[in-house]
Amino acid sequence: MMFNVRHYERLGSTNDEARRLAAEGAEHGTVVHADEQTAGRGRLARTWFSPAGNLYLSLVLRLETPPARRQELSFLASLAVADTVDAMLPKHVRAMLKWPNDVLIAGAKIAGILIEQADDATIAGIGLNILHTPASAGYKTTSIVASGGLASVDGARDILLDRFGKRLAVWQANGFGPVRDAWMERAHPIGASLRVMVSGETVEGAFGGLDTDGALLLDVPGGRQRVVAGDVGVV
Ligand code: BT5
Repeated sequence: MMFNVRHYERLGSTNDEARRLAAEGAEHGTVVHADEQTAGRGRLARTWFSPAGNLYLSLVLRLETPPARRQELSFLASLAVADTVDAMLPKHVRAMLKWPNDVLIAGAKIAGILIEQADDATIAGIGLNILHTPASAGYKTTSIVASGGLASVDGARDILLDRFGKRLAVWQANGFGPVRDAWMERAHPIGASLRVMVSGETVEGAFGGLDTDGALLLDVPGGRQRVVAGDVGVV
């Protein structure tokens, strides 16, 4: 897949600039890359710590799949980020995935993914900590350098785009099945205990796998619950 990278020194949010470009007709594969963000966003209006020295980019994707399947992209993006992290870190370190879109190194969050729909385009925003981590995020965070890798933002970008393109091609050709299998292979094992926020309430249960659409299957005392990605957080 061909990427057309547009580089900026500073933006509010790369997702917002990607939306703006998409509205102007930017083509599939347009990439917005900023050295730093002044208003980086997480999910649910949370802030993404975005000083210069980390990777911040957003891809404009024009896909034929129905909007209902777009959340599958957050699993695909998580995998591409995990591939990138593995390529940049010593061999014995391996990124682990946690539902719905966390990429962890030894339990610490190293990246964030924000998939948004902008009319007929999908925006895939990815932040990957290379040099810096926030002082306090409420949980452990890490970076490539803190995990024993070399500081190279452009190197990380090139690897990430390559891996994203490859994972996207598999998804387009074969659907969510192979993405789901690859995600499960890197995630918490079946039966792992998870705490998930559903509509403001914390639900505890055992990981029962990913449903065919990416929903979390959570085994709770009353039976099996389906938790849909997007509007919940893992505590
Ligand atoms: C995410 O949200 O993890 C999605 C973050 C997406 C950021 C990218 S950067 C490029 C593109 N442009 C944007 O404006 N956004 C995207 P969420 O799961 O809601 O996690 C947000 C929480 O992570 C915050 O509330 C903090 O606790 C923590 N956090 C903030 N900055 C962080 C960082 N740099 N590294 C690790 N954790 C961070």
